[in-house]
Amino acid sequence: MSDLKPHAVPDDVDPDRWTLRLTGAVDQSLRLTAEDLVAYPLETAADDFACAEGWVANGLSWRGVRVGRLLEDAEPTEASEYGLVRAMDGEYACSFPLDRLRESILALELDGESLPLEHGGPARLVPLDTDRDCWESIKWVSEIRIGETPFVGDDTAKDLALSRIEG
Ligand SMILES: Nc1nc2c(c(=O)[nH]1)N[C@H]1C(S)=C(S)[C@@H](COP(=O)(O)O)O[C@H]1N2
Ligand SMILES: [Mo]
Repeated sequence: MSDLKPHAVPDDVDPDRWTLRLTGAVDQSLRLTAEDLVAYPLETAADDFACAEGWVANGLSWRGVRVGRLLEDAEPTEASEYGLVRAMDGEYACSFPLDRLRESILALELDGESLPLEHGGPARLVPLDTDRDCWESIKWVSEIRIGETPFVGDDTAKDLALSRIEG
């Protein structure tokens, strides 16, 4: 399997009640099941994943749906510029410029197998640009909320991730 670090799965992560919601400033709010997601065109992306704590997982292969493809169906409003990606582990969430989010992959598989729960299954956001940070690779994604203005107070991921390193 991969060199991703095995982290404990928080108690509030429950794959049995998992769905993905696309909400907020969209014309079509969506609630998708894992079955709905695999019906979308899937792409494979090679990746070396580096965490700010100092470890690297080389040679990963993610497979999933381009977020932009999901947004084609959700139809963000003309003025939308941001997306807040929320997860099943409580307040963990990260805000993205919408264009960056569109280019990210919502991974359903890792190295040819269903994405294991401990690495973020059923679905993990994988930004692929060179500026990404480890805390932006959101495990257990449960909601993508689109907004016309920045999600200031909700953008917790960086602080939560960095507090773990310092603490
Ligand atoms: N929902 C959620 N996603 C998350 C985190 C988290 O705590 N919650 N931690 C992030 C950080 S800092 C890292 S390095 C990776 C770790 O991925 P891994 O557990 O698969 O090694 O997940 C990222 N995604
Ligand atoms: Mo990290």
